[in-house]
Amino acid sequence: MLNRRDLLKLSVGAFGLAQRELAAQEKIARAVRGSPSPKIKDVSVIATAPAGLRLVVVKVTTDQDGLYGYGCGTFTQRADLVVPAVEKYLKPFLIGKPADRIEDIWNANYNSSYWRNGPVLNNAISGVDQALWDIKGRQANMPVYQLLGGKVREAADCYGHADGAEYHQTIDAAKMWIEQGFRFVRVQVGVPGMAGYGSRRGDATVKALHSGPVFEPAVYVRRALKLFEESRKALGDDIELLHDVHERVSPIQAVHFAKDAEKFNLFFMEDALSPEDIAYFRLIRQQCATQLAMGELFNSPHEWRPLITERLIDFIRIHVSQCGGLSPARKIIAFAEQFGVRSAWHGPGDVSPIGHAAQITLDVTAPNFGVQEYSPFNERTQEVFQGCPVMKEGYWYVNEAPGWGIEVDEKAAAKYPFGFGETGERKTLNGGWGEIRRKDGTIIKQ
Ligand code: GCO
Ligand code: MG
Repeated sequence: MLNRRDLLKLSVGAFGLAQRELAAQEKIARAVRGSPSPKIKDVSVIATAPAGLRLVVVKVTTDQDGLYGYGCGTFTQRADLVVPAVEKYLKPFLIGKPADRIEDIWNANYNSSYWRNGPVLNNAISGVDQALWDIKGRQANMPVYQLLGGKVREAADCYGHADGAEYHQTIDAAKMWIEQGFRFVRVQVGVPGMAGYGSRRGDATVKALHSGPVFEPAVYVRRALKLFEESRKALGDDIELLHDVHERVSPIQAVHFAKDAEKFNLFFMEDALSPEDIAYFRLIRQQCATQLAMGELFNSPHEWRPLITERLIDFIRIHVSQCGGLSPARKIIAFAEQFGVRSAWHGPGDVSPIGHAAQITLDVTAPNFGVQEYSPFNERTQEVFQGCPVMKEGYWYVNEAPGWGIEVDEKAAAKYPFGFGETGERKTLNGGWGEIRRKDGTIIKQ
């Protein structure tokens, strides 16, 4: 028979066991649940231009000490409009919300303006979205790529920009990238006296019915085809060549151009058409197999869905913050995988290092990766953004630290405010673009 002492010992033992059990369960619950759900305490904007391009970074601060995150919302031509979209509209809407409900917050932000899918609002939403992923990575003490299922490749294979006023200058620039170990190079050449895209105009002048910058598509197309010929001769067939038409030709010219460029086996021809003319991709597809990339100007699913489902492009090239951030971008690339379309996220200088970290994260986690556009970070940019992704021999590596692994030095950021490094028209237009016209004065898409 158990005497009272034994019973007491048993119950104390049982109580002890219960205590330990409870503590163990609480530990598991906490591990499963992660730390308590952080609430959004503040949403602020870091507006900086260390490389002379206006960058918008959103900082979301939580009610847990030291737990905050950064996100990119850079629309450089209208950066000053993204700032109040965040401060005046998203901040009051988000304060107090649970920061770990990323998908829910994305949809709440997206629907909160009723009218949606525009470049300004999508960038504002993206800044918050990427910041919430940063917070979740910091909370989980792991890089964001681990939250997306881990790496399917070690790093992102990138392309560098080679350009010049003349063919030999572009080819020399291409050789520089190849010497650094790059396997992909984008080649652009100037059109004498004209405002070509991604290249220098040289010192020739052209007669026009106006005194502003001039561009004539037919001249450009001939120069570009010659560039491809000269580049293949000088660089060989192994190097992957890319070219950005930047929607500078008429739709039917794009059909001709893609056909005539087929023999040069470009890795891709980008933005041969503007978003308004994407129906012409069907004609290009019927005429040739030049690989096509499109997307940096896209804001809405209505733009990219038909091109992907009808396999009218080979590479989707969205500007991640322009579609609303990491949350929509990872869905786009998963969707594209079903149709054999690969990624080539838009990665020029008007994406902040946070935005670059987000797209490299997509590059190393999505099976259907194509190539990544590379933009080097200058010293000032690295002063402001500590922990930038690292480039080695043409491969861009994500940071292995939690979240995006980047800390923003806000004091340094303030040293390079909007307007820093801007001159002439760019300064007058607050980072916006001026106009380019045909000889007869017709405005062109830039
Ligand atoms: C690219 C783009 C850029 C854009 C720029 C707009 O392919 O990198 O076309 O050069 O023109 O990002 O601000
Ligand atoms: Mg482009």
